[in-house]
Amino acid sequence: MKIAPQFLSAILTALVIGAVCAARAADAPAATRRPNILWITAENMGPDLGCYPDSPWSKQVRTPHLDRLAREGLRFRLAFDTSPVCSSSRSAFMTGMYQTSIGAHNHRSHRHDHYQLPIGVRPLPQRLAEAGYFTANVASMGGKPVGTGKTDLNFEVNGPVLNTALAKTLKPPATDDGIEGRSQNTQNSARLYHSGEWTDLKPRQPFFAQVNLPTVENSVKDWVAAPGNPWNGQTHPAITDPAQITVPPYYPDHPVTRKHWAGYLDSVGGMDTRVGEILARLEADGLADDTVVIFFADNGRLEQRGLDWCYDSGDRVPLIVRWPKNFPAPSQYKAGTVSEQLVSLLDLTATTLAIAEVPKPAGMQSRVFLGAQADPKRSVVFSARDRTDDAVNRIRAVRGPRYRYIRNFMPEQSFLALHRYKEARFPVVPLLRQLHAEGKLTPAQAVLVAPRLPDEELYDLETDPFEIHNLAASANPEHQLMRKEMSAVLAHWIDETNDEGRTPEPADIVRQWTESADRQHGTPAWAKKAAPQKLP
Ligand SMILES: [Ca+2]
Repeated sequence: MKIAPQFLSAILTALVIGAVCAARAADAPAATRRPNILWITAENMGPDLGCYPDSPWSKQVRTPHLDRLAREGLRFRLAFDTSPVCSSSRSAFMTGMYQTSIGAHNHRSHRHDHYQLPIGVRPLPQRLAEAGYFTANVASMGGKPVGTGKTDLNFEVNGPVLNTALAKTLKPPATDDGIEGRSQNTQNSARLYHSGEWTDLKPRQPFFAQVNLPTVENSVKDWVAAPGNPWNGQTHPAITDPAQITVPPYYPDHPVTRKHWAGYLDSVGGMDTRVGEILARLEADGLADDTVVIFFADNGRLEQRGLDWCYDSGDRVPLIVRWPKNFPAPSQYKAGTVSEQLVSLLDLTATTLAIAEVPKPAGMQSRVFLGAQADPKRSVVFSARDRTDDAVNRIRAVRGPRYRYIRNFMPEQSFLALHRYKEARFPVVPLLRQLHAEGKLTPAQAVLVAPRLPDEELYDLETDPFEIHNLAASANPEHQLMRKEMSAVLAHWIDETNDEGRTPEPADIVRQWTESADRQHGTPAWAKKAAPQKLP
């Protein structure tokens, strides 16, 4: 790993400060009482909740529990991930460092090579554990499955085992279970969390608990049908009428699209039911008045142009914070209001540390957005996409309050370049190919089947919320000024944060992911025809 000298100095300072803080926590427990912190993390969804009126689907989805949480809490309208895919996004908000700065930018990389974080960079639960917090990745609530227990981090967690029972289930450290390294999730969990059981929380306050919800994920429907599955019987009802939903203009208005989208909205509704159960239990256990609740999604919407793509559809997420009655609220917090502040999920890390009264380590890129230690507000947020499964790409984006600028570093990797998971799981993909062949796509839809991505994209979210009018070549001087400024800001960010995506991943690793995707999802006929000799 190459690290710029000034960056190395910052992370070494962070290491020293981290060690000092750890020593202090061990020697002298905090004099003041500190709140519990509960992260409820949804999967793969945009801010498509009843309480987000600017979502085109806010009236087509049923989310009474999160709508209530928003009424009782502070809702952030402009919250964004740092990557539109699970593991890269999670690697960032679990460390407070951009995934591109710590070598965690390629999706599900480093599952079997014992890759370690740069010196001084450490996962959030470890820092909280050292500060005296009980940490949990809640998978069950009195025996009932409630969370996935997912960590999905693109690095190996180093440090003492916190959950010895879980550690006993581990394979020997030398076991290599291939690029997908499924045992690493368990191994990391044992070093990050004391427990996975909700009922352990009450006697072990203050706690930092995460509940990683299984929805929204289209594979959930397959899971629940599987015999012996812990989620069996916890399906969400199909209540959305496909005829009544809004179809994004970049997709064909077709029964296939409508059915898939209705399924997504049903998943959001099912997720909301589960959130309701968690919040009711928090209340029933007498913990609600002592617990800061933070609800968010790990990355944007589960749709072909959402997940993996640096548009609002892939990057914009819901974020709601509810402050507990027994602790004085931060000055930025007013219950039942909406914040227009630009927030990156990256900022959850330092903000959570601040809530726990742990100072932000020097060099951490995360910014505190609540409390007396709040950092300056962001004027823009950044997101990055690199290899996802077998689909190699490199996209970088910067989003301000109004405009989004995108730079496609591999424009030849077109929107419908082979990505086996998407081909198999997103029925709109084969539909786009079919309707394109039949000459039935509108101009906005035809963009998705173009053989090449634009080098640059610029969208005005105020006038174009679906981001279908690329203004990068607009004759309007204001647009050109915006393009130049945002392009420069992005170039500076790439340099300043030492974007490791500038170095391609080894071809051998990509080949292994290609083979793995072929085994899991198969290769579509068109791709086999295009490259009959070898897997593309
Ligand atoms: Ca996800």
